[in-house]
Amino acid sequence: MGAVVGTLTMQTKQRRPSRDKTDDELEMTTVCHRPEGLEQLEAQTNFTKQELQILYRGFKNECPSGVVNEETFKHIYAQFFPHGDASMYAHYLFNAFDTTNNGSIKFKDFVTGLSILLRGTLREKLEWTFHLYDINKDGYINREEMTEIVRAIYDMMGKYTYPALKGDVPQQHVDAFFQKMDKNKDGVVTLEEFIIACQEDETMMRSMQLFENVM
Ligand SMILES: [Ca+2]
Ligand SMILES: [Ca+2]
Repeated sequence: MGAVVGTLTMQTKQRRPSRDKTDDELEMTTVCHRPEGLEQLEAQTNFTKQELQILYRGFKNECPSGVVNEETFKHIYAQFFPHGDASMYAHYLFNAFDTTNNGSIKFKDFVTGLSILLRGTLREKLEWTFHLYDINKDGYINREEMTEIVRAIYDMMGKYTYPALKGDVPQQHVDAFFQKMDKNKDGVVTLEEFIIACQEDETMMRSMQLFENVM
């Protein structure tokens, strides 16, 4: 997601370097969903007011309506992974950001997620990631959900990153992850099992593409 922030920031700088006030005012009146007060967001996230303003301008450039839908999200993600197919991963990621589950991400949802991913505690990051993996949101990660996410990551990274990929490699990864994570061998991974396993094994976190690499 650092990449997304980078792009947002870059585009803020590149586009419309000298917008006049009238333009801004006009734009504000056409916004469907205004952001929460920046002071409130500053209190709720780990960003400063100035950072939030930069992020908001970038967000508005990319999504003038003030909300991101899944299609836009996939489009943005595809630009970062030109050698693979990022659409499935972007789909799951979108659902994790879309905390109200209504098919759109408001600025508040976006910066709240970003704040956790970039500046949250390790536990907060792991909780967020658990939520991403828990596709049906029942509080457990089952083997099918883990298979789906790992496959989506492989698809996204594409042949450029894994030139020797064989079709059954994701399942081997999934089985290895799952055995390590499902401590009590009951067939599902709970949040606590997930957090313990990730903290035990940094390699696992890296190979699952958590955080910096994919986000
Ligand atoms: Ca689940
Ligand atoms: Ca278990």
